[in-house]
Amino acid sequence: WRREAPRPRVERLDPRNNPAAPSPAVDDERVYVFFAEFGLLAYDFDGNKLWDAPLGPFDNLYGMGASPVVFDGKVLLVCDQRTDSFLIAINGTNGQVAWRVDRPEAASSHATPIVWQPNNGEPQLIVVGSFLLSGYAISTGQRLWWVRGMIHEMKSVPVISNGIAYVNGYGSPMNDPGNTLDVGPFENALQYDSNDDGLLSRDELPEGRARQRIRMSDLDRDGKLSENDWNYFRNSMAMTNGMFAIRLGGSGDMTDKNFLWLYSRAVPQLPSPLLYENLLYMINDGGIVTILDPTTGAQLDQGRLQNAVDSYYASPVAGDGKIYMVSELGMVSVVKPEPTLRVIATTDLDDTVYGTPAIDGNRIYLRTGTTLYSFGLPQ
Ligand SMILES: [Ca+2]
Ligand SMILES: [Ca+2]
Repeated sequence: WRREAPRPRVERLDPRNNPAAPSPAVDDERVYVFFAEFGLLAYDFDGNKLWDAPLGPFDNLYGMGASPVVFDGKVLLVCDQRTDSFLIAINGTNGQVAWRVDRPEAASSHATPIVWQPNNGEPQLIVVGSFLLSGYAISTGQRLWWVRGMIHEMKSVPVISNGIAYVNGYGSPMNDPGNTLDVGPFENALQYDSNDDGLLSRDELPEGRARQRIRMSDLDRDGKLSENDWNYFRNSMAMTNGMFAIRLGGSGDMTDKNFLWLYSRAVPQLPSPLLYENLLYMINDGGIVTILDPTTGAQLDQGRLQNAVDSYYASPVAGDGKIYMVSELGMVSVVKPEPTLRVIATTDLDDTVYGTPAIDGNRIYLRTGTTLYSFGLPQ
């Protein structure tokens, strides 16, 4: 079946994004889909619409990207945007809001959250966004603890294993080690406020990062940097690109206790990491594969995929003792899960791929720009 969703408005999108970028979520009874230009919709498995929950409009520099997650009867959706970011839980049976919490620190992030079940205690939603990784109680929406140090735009889904989250964040080359800096407080920057209106316009700012990045930093889009805009800019210049390993849990600000390690070379902007057979893999947008020791963050190997040198948007997946990496132009590399990068097969799908493959049972599903493929052994 096929159903058309309402599209009451058209929102700004980066050309690499599209209005149907968020993936659907399913439970035993329903499928939930989020379209930023409408909101959430729920269907039964016969395609009958059960409810809808209009949300937005949204304002995100690149458009919305986070997918809904369903757990324990609630549809959980991170709606981070330039201003008024929030996290919402909607009752899967009837579409009513169970709870909604503001995320004032978050701007322009796109990361789908992940559920974490601690050994002791209630399930939490682990949300990565601007500057913070946070744990929320799924039952109430209360933010229980957080760790500082994330960059300003988080896009990747964390991977969780043994109470540790591995998550990569990449802002721009200005966030590479050695390039970060403290641009100082707003009160110092006000020396450039030549018309004394308490705001910094593009023309007032000297040549440099503040002027170059005003389109990103001007969160409320009035063409000038307020103190709030400046603080976002200041924080975004101070943070370091990296793969972060963070212990989960605790209460309040856990930055000092929970931050385990940071690895900062060839970090992906978009593809999420993969933890498989006790090795941590990442592939960056430029096609550089890095294999890390998840315990220490030590680099075990780094290199490009022979026969598939390309850009990468899809995240790596693994099953049956193999890792699958799919490039933007549809080159599929099958990699052995070993500390040294070794490709055992390459296939060309001859079409664009931006979506992460899905594995279910003995099948792997791959979606290209035109075609949905299912691969597996004959039954
Ligand atoms: Ca001014
Ligand atoms: Ca502004």
